[in-house]
Amino acid sequence: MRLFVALELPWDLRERLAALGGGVPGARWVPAENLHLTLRFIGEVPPFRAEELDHALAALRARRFALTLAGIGTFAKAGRETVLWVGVERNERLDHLQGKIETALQRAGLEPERRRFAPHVSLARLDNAAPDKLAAFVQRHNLFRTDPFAVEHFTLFSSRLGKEQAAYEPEVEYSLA
Ligand code: 2AM
Repeated sequence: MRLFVALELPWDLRERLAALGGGVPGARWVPAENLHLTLRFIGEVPPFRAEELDHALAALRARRFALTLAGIGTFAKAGRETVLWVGVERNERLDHLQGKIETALQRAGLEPERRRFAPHVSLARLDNAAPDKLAAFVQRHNLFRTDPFAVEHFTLFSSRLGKEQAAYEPEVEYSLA
């Protein structure tokens, strides 16, 4: 199974994010049903392993908190923009939760994640997006900001890669205290 841990977003917020899409040729917009905030990408694991990771996550204790999405940006690889995202207002509780998840998964046997946690919600994958259109999009939505919303659980997702879009399935929800 291909797995990752993420925060689900309220549906109205996902619709609002999805509605931002458009006007950037070369951008593949993430549909509302797929929008999420990744806390830890796990990747392909055998079922017995998935069960161990699930147990580790279920034993984790963390507090619920409020989260605000704010700002727009891009990730680039080798000088090419690959992802267009909405950012997250700095949030110690989120960092704390992510750290606990990382620790729990490592104790359960995963290799440490070497990349620094850069919380974001991916809006679009970019394939040679027109630079001027992309810059205009970022400029236009630079002040994007949501009201704070409650984060009351995190979720273990499975992902099936599709031709157009991956299909994400929530497998287990873990409540926050
Ligand atoms: P994203 O959060 O920037 O969109 C499921 O594939 C989720 O895990 C995606 O949201 C994806 O990126 C994130 N992810 C993190 N590292 C990944 C990797 N090495 N391969 C695929 N997805 C990864």
